[in-house]
Amino acid sequence: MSEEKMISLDSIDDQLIKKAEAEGVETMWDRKKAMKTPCGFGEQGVCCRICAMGPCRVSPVEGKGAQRGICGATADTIVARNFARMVAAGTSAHSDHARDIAHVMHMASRDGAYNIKDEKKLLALAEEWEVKTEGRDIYDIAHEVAEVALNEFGKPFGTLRFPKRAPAPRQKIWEELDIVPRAIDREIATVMHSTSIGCTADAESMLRIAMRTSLSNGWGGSMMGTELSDIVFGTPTPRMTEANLGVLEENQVNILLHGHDPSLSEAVVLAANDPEIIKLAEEVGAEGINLAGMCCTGNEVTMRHGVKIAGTFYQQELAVLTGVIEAVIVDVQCIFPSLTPVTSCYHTKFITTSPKAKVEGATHIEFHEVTALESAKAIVREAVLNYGNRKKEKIFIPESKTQAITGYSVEAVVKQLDRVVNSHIDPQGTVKPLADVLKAGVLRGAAGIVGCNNPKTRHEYSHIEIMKKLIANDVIVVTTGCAAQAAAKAGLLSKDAVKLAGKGLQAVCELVDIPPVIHLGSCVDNTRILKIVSAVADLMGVDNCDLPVVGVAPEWMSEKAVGIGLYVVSSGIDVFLGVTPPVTGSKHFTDILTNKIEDMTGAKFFVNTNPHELTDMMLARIEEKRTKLEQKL
Ligand code: XCC
Ligand code: SF4
Repeated sequence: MSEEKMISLDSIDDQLIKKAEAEGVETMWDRKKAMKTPCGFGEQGVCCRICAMGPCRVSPVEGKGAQRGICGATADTIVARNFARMVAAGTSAHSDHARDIAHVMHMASRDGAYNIKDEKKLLALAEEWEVKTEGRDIYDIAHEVAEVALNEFGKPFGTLRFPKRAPAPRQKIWEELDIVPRAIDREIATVMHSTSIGCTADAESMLRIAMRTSLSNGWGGSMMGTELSDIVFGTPTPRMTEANLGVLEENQVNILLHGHDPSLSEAVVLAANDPEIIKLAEEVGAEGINLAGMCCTGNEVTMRHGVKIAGTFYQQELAVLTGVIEAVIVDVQCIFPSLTPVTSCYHTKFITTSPKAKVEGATHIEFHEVTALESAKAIVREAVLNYGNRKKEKIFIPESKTQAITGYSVEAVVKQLDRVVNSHIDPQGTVKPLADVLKAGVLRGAAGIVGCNNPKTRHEYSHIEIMKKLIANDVIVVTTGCAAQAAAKAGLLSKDAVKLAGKGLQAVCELVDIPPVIHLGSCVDNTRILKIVSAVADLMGVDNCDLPVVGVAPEWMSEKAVGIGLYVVSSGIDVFLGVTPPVTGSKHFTDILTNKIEDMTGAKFFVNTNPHELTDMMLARIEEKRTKLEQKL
């Protein structure tokens, strides 16, 4: 098969898909084929099923076909409402995840499964939120901080706390646009209300509501997800790991951790190291227990424990096809319901654990945070006891695995940067060296490459092509989510990759001792990017939108990505998309997103499905911002 025809950049995928065909297992590619042509109305966002007078599909072409829904809604209204609902759904996912972490922090105790791992970070947050710390037990402080966090979801008055972390000019823009986010749940509810039949019918106003909701995600739920996870599970530090399906072990119990919520995966890490469970594994004839992560839960545990990375979102079915996974343990989000039929072709157990994400045909063992370790042990035990049931003739572990460094929190990045500054001058650590090399042009800019996989693109091809071209042009790349896992698999998270970088970036990487592509964590951890960018902007005395910084989602698919994209643009950072969002049915709304929104936020969306052209657009924009920045400084 010629390279371009391969469905993925990773050749092992094609091998496993062939295996699936031979064994009669249906995968996402079969279903994609069966789907034939996607619905044109849906693709352009002009289908509305908000009330029972419809569904109404209006024409995306002006003057041709139905121009209004039965209620009179235009394509502009319908597209804007659908877009806003995607933002609300994405915000709810990230934020509800954070709420669960806040509950876990609230139940943390000295002798329980969940402790306070980063006291310094807790104390800093307590101070930021004006929670008394003097003379108090660290756990009392944690409980109160967790309660303050939980109140951010539903407080009746005022606005959220974290937006105050943004550069002052950014906050002013939000105030002027009247989009400073209030309680997180309220913002989500407002979108649901405003998009219901007979409410907002003004595309720009709809967008502003969606922007405020997205900010309650980026500077609310998601940021809380990152901060509280660091406090309870530990702030990540750089560590070596390996990535791709070759990390699976023939002679060990393989457990695939898939989903998003670290409260489960952290407990599974503990359980897998429990002497009683290890003994059980020996009794069933296994040499040990091998944890491998997938999607964002994989990112969370690799950042904090170096747990190996099995792969990205689209590899969830392929992982099972290896025939050596005893259990796929999932919590919430990005879990294919097809794991039921796929696992049923092998000995693999598909174990759901959250009441928010039960799947028909899966084994549901509910995970209870209050009894986290016992609960996790019960789940892991199921996996271990399944070891003897492998079907030998179906085993195939691809050889491919790659070395990677993960675990760069903001704190870790600053610590690395500190190697190059005189620590007597700034014992707290600072992003000054980063600001300096950006200003001097040694680095032309920075890019955050994030997001999913999507069968509309060749898997991982866009991620990797874009990353390579950017680093070759002296643009440093930070990455999260499945993009980060693609980078790990392609070897870009290793110091070896420095040779692919331009001269400037090479010098920086060598001086600071970092790879050219830096793994910042899961998708809620995009807030780490917000933090670094804001810190650099603050230091230079400018706003985020003045910096040569871009956000990129080359292969996005989830509503979460839409929520992220909008908070990134609302925070003043351009967003480049490699998959077209369902908005093209409204010229007006498309024009707002790709043009007019810049007048409001200083940033906008760029869309191009060709990764090379998309990268050229980024590089041009970075240079444009550099020229303007020089005039400003
Ligand atoms: Fe899901 Fe977060 Fe997308 Fe990967 S990147 S497919 S959302 S796991 Ni977030
Ligand atoms: Fe049709 Fe309007 Fe009802 Fe939507 S809200 S389904 S456009 S009548």
